[in-house]
Amino acid sequence: MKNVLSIQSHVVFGYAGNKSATFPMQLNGIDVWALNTVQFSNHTQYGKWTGMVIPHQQIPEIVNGIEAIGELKNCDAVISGYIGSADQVDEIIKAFHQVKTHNKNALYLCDPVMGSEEKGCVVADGVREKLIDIALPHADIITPNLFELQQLSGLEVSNFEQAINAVQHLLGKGPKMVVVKHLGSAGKYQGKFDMLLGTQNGVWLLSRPLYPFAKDPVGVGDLTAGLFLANLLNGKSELEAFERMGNAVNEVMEITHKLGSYELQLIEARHAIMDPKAQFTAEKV
Ligand code: PXL
Repeated sequence: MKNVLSIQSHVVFGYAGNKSATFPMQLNGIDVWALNTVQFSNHTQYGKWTGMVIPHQQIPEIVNGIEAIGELKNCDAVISGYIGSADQVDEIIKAFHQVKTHNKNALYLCDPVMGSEEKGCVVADGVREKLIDIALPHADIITPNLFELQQLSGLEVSNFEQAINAVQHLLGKGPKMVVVKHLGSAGKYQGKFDMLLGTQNGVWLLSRPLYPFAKDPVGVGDLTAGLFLANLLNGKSELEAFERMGNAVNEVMEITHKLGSYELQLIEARHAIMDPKAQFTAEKV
């Protein structure tokens, strides 16, 4: 059994952060140690929510507790996503290094959640800067969308060629793998949902249908990052993990759209998450 320490948001209603990533990773056979950065009533794209950002001291407190029972050596990866405060970023990096003292092979997947082209930066003050300065150099895998790719690389990305260039730029900053979870307007195929995988071995594009949602569901990136990591931990190659994740997320979106829901329908899509159809394959670019 592989174990992932997942440091993300918790929403009581609906699906984002750990609520979006935990169950799909579990369905893929991964034991998830969910450590919550916030506890909110619902995700923030509703425009209003209740709840709190968890004090940053909770992160070392919880990790020390797991260390004290001798279990930190069994942590195979740390994943971080939506972060509630800039201080939490420092604590996440410290937690990863603490894990590494017990398991030197542990991976860090940083999903650098900041916002999007349409929404701009939606995270708390200072989180964006800390993700760029501290998290990026320590991450083994980073999963930006188009907005985050530009923020992390410091490069303008307004077309497909510039996106590939920015991915290669990030591969020179520490991460061994870059997954662009949504290329948006810099995609190769208009009217499709395009994603990139970048590794030392090259760059691949996976293009899947873009469903015409009235309002795009939140938590898709969290699902994407979680499933990519779960597949890697299950021994899939980088390319296999990318394709299997892309196919699973596509079926989740298809089912969510068919049901007319604004919230991801992870429970309805459970069989597809466990065993996605191999519909789309990646092309080398
Ligand atoms: O999917 C990103 C995300 C995660 N968690 C919370 C959010 C969002 C996006 O808005 O509000 C709480």
